[in-house]
Amino acid sequence: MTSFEKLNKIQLKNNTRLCVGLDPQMEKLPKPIPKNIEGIFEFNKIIVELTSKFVSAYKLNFAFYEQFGSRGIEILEKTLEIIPESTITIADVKRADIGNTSKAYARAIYEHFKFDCATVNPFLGMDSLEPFFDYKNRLNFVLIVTSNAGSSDFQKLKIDKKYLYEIILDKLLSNFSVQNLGLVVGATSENEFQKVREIASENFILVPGIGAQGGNLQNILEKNRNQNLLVNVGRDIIFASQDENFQDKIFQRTSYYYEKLKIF
Ligand code: OMP
Repeated sequence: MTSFEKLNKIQLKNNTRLCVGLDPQMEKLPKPIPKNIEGIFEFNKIIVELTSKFVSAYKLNFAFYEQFGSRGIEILEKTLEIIPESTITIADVKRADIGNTSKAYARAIYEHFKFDCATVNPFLGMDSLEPFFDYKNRLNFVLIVTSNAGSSDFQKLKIDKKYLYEIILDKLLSNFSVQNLGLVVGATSENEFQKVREIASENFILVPGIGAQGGNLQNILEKNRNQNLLVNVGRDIIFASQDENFQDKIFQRTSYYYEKLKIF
């Protein structure tokens, strides 16, 4: 089964487009959890146990693990082991390099860690992405319009009559299949989301920027019109509370997004 098919299947099974971002921060761990590396795993385990029936994917941003060196990577690997087999895992690495190096990056993500999907950065060009797309059964989410303010610096520059992100999108769509190509568009760029959605009608779009970054979920859903979508929520769910009752709060926040992101 390809990652695209697996994502469709789990979205229908769990009836949700929700993806939870497993981006733990030691200093923000709730009071009952020790603020150490073991605490991070304990925290991830609680989140997965509380949320797994209400999500279709988990996205693990490597930065939050790599900052602790090899012990952080160990926690990342242990976390992957407790994620249900049927749920999609996304390596948020935003990678790509010259072809030869990209091959090693792709091998790490897809063969060593065995993720279903990865986020990749198109800045180095098509040959830097190809090693990821050579894994025909995996789904690569390419950054198109990011959720940060700096997305205007380059991505929204106009070249002749098109924005740079549109030029990148056209090139990607004409080279890669719907099964292989996912797109990242931040919820903070609603108009761009609408444009991308119109052009790429069948591809999965991964939307970060909801919750802590202030994106408007309702507006994105209206513009999406039931097409393939995965909405990531990180801090607004996992750090819903730092108090003793944090599990209840995480569950409440997950339920809130679950209701909004139901497919039928
Ligand atoms: P929260 O802001 O806590 O919900 O987390 C957002 C997550 O999505 C982080 O892991 C970010 O690195 C990631 N992200 C963005 O916030 N904006 C983007 O444009 C792209 C990503 C991403 O590729 O996932």
